[in-house]
Amino acid sequence: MRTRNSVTTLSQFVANEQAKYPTATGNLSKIFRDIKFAAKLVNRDVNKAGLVDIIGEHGSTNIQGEEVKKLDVIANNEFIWSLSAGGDCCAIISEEEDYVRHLNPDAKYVVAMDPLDGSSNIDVNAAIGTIFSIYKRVTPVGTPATEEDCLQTGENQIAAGYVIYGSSTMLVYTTGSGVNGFTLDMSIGDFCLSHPDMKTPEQGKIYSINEGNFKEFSSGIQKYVDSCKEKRMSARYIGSMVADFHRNLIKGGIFMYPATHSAPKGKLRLMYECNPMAFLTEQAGGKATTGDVRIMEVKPNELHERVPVIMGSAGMVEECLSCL
Ligand code: AHM
Ligand code: MG
Repeated sequence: MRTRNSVTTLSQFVANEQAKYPTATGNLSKIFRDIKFAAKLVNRDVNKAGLVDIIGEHGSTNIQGEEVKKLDVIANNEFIWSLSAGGDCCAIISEEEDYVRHLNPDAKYVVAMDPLDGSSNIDVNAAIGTIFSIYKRVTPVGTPATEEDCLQTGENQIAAGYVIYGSSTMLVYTTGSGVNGFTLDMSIGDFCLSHPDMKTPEQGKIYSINEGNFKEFSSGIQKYVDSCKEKRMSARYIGSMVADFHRNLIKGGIFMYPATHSAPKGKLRLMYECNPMAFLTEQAGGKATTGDVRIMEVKPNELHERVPVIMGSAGMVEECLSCL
């Protein structure tokens, strides 16, 4: 049984972090407050899936031609509503929105997010997640955010994280000084520090890739996947990036969504899937690459740009690169 003294809530943790920077204005902490609130709303709705009519298709497709699920739309609305109401965000890039959504021009932060990633898993009760990434705008406060603010390289991220709606709900984030994980304690309705200073093992035994695409992979990726089998590694692939990533982060492993012959840029999106996960990976001691360059060095050209991704335990990523 935890005592009050042994609990650090997410808000307390963020406030303690803010206190380390005497010039901090508190705006970033307020964004965390808004993300936390939206995550609780999404958590509530995800848990109701099946009881009320929120699973299944929304009946539309997004700009990337993918079926939109009802819960995708609900989660998107909840995050946008919370971040708009908070007033500390000047623009949002969302997987569910074709264009940049402009919010308060007097605010200094841009948020990129995938409000509900892995949504094809909603209908079957597998873990899904929210991914977010936060940038400081580069143009002056008081003007509408521009492309320059929204298409920054991952190296400019000032914070990134995800929420996993799984056997428990967790929020994991970094601001560039390590990775910390907080579990939602439903009895008090708050996220509490449960995984301080997360580090991913240097080597792991798990490889995660959609092997159904094997024939479409480059010979280098095929060679690496074969080597994983020769070493009797465990193949684990949920098809929900947050869930696959979270497991590998804790246990050690490699997650790959490489280029295929028919999708030379892979499937996953740079701004709100690959960059935030790359930032977390590096902060946890791992590596994240496209196969050619560090993910966080890729200069984005468009909001919904895709990049191939190989990330996870440093030793495994190195080994994969040596096969390419
Ligand atoms: P989504 O954003 O439409 O949910 O798609 C992203 C998801 C990732 O969570 C997952 O890693 C990947 O798609 C799985 O794709 P595939 O089914 O092609 O293996
Ligand atoms: Mg997604």
